Amino acid sequence: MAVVRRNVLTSPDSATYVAGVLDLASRPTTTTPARLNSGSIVERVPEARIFGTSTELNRPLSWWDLLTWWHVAAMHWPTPGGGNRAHGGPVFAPWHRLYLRRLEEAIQSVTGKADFGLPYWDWAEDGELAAADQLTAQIWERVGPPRGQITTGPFGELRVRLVTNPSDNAIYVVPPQPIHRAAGLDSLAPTLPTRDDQRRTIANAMYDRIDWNRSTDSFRNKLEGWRDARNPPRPGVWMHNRVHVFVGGSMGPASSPNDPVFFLNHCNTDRQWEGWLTKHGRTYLPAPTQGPPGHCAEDPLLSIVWPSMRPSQVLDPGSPPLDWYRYDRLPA
Ligand SMILES: [Cu+2]
Repeated sequence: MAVVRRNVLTSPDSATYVAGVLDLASRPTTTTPARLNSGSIVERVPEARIFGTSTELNRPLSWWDLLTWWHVAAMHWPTPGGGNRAHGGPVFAPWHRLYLRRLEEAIQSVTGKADFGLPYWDWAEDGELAAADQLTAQIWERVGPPRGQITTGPFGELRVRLVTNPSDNAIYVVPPQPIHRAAGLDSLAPTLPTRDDQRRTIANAMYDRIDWNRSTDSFRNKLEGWRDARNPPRPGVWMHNRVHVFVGGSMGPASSPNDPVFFLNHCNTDRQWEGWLTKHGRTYLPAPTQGPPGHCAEDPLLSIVWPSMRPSQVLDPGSPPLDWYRYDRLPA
């Protein structure tokens, strides 16, 4: 039975989201960074290697840390054209759909709430507010303060161990530390995307196109946010990317899933894709072998311990055989 994903400001599942995240972050796996370093993914993707002291390398990771490393591994696996196994190409939408669904299932499992649906952050709504008001919007009551170390609010207890070091872009295992944010402080993204950005993005009927990269004029590239949805495109960061940069801090680098806001942002991005699929038809490009490896319709989505799927299999989440979820409201 498909669950319903609702706006985080009003969803009855928002409290379960907090409880689920905190549970996963305090629940140890049997996997250590040292074990991941000697596994097949790091053999194939050396940039996903985790650095740290031998004490830290040999302490088991939490489930929350392991989810973060899944994203790190996908992001550090380059594909031709400048993208990777989860970004910078058509696989962006289906890879994150699988990633979010595996988190949704994990939260259902640890909280015992089989009807839990991930909440989304309708950031285009907040993007209509004046810049100063975006920093006092209701979202911050749900996720904690927009700036500084997050030691208060619903996620004040959250501690993470896998962090990207900005100086060498590598991933390190560290003693447990809180996440941090710097909302609105990056001049690249002083404000959130707007409803107009969202409308223009979803209006683009072409899912993606050759060269399947960060410069194509396509729905996926505008949704991910490498290209402005206006014509001619203005330079800058837009839509999904802009939300990462706007929130800043832990939301910036490859370890960005450390911040629970990551999943609220991506749930909204998935909702926008679902709006597009409803409007333009449940199709995906590129066809097998017609695009970069890892991005084609029948290429397995990179996964670690969770079962993988192919892009062609995740195009209709609300109906059998998936029957995963639907959204209470789709953007037009
Ligand atoms: Cu993202």
